[in-house]
Amino acid sequence: MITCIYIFIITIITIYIFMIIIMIIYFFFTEPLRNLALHKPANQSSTHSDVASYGAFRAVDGIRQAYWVPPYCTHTTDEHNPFWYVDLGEQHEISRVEIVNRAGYGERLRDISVVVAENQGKYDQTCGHYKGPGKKVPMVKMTCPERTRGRYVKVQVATAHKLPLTLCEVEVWGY
Ligand SMILES: [Ca+2]
Repeated sequence: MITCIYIFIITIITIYIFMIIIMIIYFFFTEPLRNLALHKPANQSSTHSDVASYGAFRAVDGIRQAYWVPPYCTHTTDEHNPFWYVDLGEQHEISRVEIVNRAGYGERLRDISVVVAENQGKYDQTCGHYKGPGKKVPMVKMTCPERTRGRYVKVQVATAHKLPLTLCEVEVWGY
């Protein structure tokens, strides 16, 4: 009986030590995902009116508010194939991209691609597509293929419709 209790205690201690080792490995040897786009320089193909209200930075201001007033979202003019992009500042591994769509006129978000480039202008990696329309979709999440790596992340509209591109927040999760 004493031997059984002894073995039980040793087993519990071993499991406990094993879990601690796993936690140490996780916290010190894996890089946590973070929103790489937050407050990074952003640009877009055009701006609806004043930059302070509708500029590209509104998609990386950290405010995920999807309602239009007060302005927390970007807004291009009505144009063919509008786009928006962010400069992450350096090369990163990119895991996923989350887009907060505008509440009201959400259907304007359609037929978009999220593409990634190591060098500006050379968007040769695709994170994902969203066909839309995003009428009742508050958020679009795209999981990028493994080994997606780059500095620039672009949201590109491919639809033939002449529409503005509005993005309330774009989060680029990676490390
Ligand atoms: Ca925002």
